[in-house]
Amino acid sequence: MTYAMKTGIALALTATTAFADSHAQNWDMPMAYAATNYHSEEGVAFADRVREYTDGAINITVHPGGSLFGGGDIKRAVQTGQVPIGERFMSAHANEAPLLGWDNLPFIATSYADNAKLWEAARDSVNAQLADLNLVALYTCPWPGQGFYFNKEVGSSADTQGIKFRSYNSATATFAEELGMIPVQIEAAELSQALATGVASAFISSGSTGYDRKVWEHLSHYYKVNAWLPRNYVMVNTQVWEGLDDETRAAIQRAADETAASCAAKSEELANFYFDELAKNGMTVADASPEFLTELETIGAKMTAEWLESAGAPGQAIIDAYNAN
Ligand code: PCA
Repeated sequence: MTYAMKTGIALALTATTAFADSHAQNWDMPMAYAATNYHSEEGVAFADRVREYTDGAINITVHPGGSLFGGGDIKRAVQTGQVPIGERFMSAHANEAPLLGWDNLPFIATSYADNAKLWEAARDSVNAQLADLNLVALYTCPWPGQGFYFNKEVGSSADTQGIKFRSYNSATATFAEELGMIPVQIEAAELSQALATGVASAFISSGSTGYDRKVWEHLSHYYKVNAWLPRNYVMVNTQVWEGLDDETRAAIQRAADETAASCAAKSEELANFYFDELAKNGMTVADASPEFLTELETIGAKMTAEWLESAGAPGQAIIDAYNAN
């Protein structure tokens, strides 16, 4: 029997037996990023809290690094009930639901405090969007600010023409194209291999992913552009969520709220550590040149305008609510 069949049956049982009968439910939780990354470690802390607050009724096993489902397959696995819960990079879903690109708007919210404010402004419409996808978000957690990795010094777009660029969603592919680069979408879990084989030789990300993937083995420069702080989210299948009693849902939500706070704090705490590690391992870690930054800001404004067009009125409402606070 395949894994999907087994979990399908498990979920069917879940639906008919409800939580009150005291049978513990075992939930597999695929996560996309490295086991040692703080997102995954916080996922394990979340699982521990859930176990504690539900008195063992919900027993979550974390599968990090795309080991159970690859990053690109996790949302579908949760939507279709192959697994009850999972974690993924939210804006990777913006191609399907543009609103979910709310956290990829260049130079709009570039501090942790502003990113939290933007999430507050976006939360209700993001949750409504996720409900349409048969998903309930339990918590989100920011990555540190996004900057560019290259294998040479880059002072402007004159230096980026024709470079193969690893993108992680459609917005970063657009960014790359505007800089004359050739985007190819690759999961973080496959990044080292892509750099080693020359499938890509540049990408945008935080210091965190460069550190996890030891990219100093292949690349030489990191420019701390701090373009945006994108988020991962832990999502649960709507039927699974609705199949729980109120008390269990409240216990899980308490665990999720606590994890949201601890994960954001961890991200902020580690941001400079990652830069130090990149530098210690021989990379040049620098600010982008004023010329490059001006180009990036121009592209960024265009990307925000395009996002507002595709996300429509709810997108504009997020920006308006953010600016009003
Ligand atoms: N790391 C993830 C997403 C954002 C980040 O900082 C990645 O590169 O896939």
